[in-house]
Amino acid sequence: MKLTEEQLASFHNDGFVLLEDAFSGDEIDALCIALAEDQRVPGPCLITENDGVTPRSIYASHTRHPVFERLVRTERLLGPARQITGEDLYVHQMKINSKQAFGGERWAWHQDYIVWRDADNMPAASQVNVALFLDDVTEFNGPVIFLRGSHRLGTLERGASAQDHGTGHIDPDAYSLTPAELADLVKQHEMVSPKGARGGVLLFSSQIVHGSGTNVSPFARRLLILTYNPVSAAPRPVGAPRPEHLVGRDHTPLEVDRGPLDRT
Ligand code: HL5
Ligand code: SIN
Ligand code: MN
Repeated sequence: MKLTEEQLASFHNDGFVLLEDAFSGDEIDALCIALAEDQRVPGPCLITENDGVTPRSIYASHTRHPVFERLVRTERLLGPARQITGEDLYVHQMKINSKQAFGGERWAWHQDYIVWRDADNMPAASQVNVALFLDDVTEFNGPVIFLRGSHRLGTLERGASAQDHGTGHIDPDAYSLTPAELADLVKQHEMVSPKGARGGVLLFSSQIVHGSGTNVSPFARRLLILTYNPVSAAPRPVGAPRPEHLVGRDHTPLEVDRGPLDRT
């Protein structure tokens, strides 16, 4: 799968591009079975909603399950990300945000790169995020909303509170834009929420402003987000690095895999 000139231009101008039908139903089934297994194991990789039990995010499933290991190397994701960056890539982070039916919570408005810059000393904002729809994404189940073209604004600096991160997962709440900033930004950058069937892929810049609402629908919205980083932009931690499930330490360039994900 190769991005057309038009798709590349969309990524550069809008900060995102949607690729429909990238994975088969059987492949998505295989990923969902592996996810259900992975979520059963409590530990630092599993982040819950405020009730302390409902899964909100799980990190680094590609280090525990072969189907996710194949996913991060698949040409269908790695190919477009390489085309966009023109560089050798490795996995900086992989997470699955399991926004549950009837109550999966919101994700505050934020940019990703500033978090990785502050927490991990990531030197450049050249990451490509690849979001894979594990469920149909509709207007009802809390789609990601982007401010179109906002990645071109660069890093929107936060106040001193932005330094208050711990050593674990950082919820975008800690880096959220203020209502006044948002109200101002939408004058130039329209809100858009790409939607589509399970198996679709949404590529987006680590500099684009994004967020998402609560899921009040009876349908889950499981979204896998894989962040590729150029080998040349690997973090240079000054103190103790954050754990490996949040900040990938294997900077070996990924080699493409051309097979289906659900092979045995
Ligand atoms: N939760 C991520 C981390 O690295 C940061 C957020 O959407 C990505 C901003 O801890
Ligand atoms: C994120 O920005 O990482 C979360 C977006 C979402 O899952 O809606
Ligand atoms: Mn984000």
